Amino acid sequence: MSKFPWKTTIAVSAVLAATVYAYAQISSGGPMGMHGRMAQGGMDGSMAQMHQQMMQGQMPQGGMHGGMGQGTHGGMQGSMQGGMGMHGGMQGGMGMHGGMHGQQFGALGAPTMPGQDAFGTIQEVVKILQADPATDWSKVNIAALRQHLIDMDEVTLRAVATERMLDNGIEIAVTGEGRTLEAIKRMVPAHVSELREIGWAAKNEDLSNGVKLTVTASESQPLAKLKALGFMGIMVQGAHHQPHHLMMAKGEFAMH
Ligand SMILES: [Cu+2]
Repeated sequence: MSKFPWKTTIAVSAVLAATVYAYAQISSGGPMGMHGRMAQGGMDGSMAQMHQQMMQGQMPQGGMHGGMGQGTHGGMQGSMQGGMGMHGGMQGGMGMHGGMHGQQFGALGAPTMPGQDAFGTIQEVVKILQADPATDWSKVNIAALRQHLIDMDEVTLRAVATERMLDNGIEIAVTGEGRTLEAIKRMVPAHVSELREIGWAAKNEDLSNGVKLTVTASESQPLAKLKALGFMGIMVQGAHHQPHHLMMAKGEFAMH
């Protein structure tokens, strides 16, 4: 517990440093000038040092993730709306985690954002399939993946989640109509199975206009956490979507 305030301090300093730096650079050189400076290593002392430490893996994971991955990102985005140069800078910041540092500035001038998340997901999967000589094109089903991504969109953005706290858990009525209802009926029960597999006490019950999801509190999933997570926080548990998306596209996975 004693470590926590220290990490928070790092994260906050990173945001402040980034914000102050961003403003300073914008006012002096504009977004493009900023990139030039960042690329040439013109970061101010604290940023450069942080960068150095990150590259050498010396910073504590939790603290630096909070600082660079989220804190700084948020701070920079906030203060650098629309700054082309900054985008390059942030790509670098995120690339550091993945060890792709060498690509960060080389990619500048060639946009990487697909413009739409489902589009980007399908694009990535198609790329993987095309790169694999073992891909069985007679089974590939991109349309199925697209339908699932529409389900994800409906459940994430349009389903209505009415949460009710129980003495020992949380009960969530997930409801909607039309395409949203179809998505709820497919995704929520499938997710309950996934939750059970990772040890959660979850169950689902059919409603006429949706699905009732109930999660019982446990030692690892205490009541306060379930309350804080709510519907979406519970829906994102586990990392099954990414591999499942590829399987769906390969025609190897029953739709969930
Ligand atoms: Cu998915």
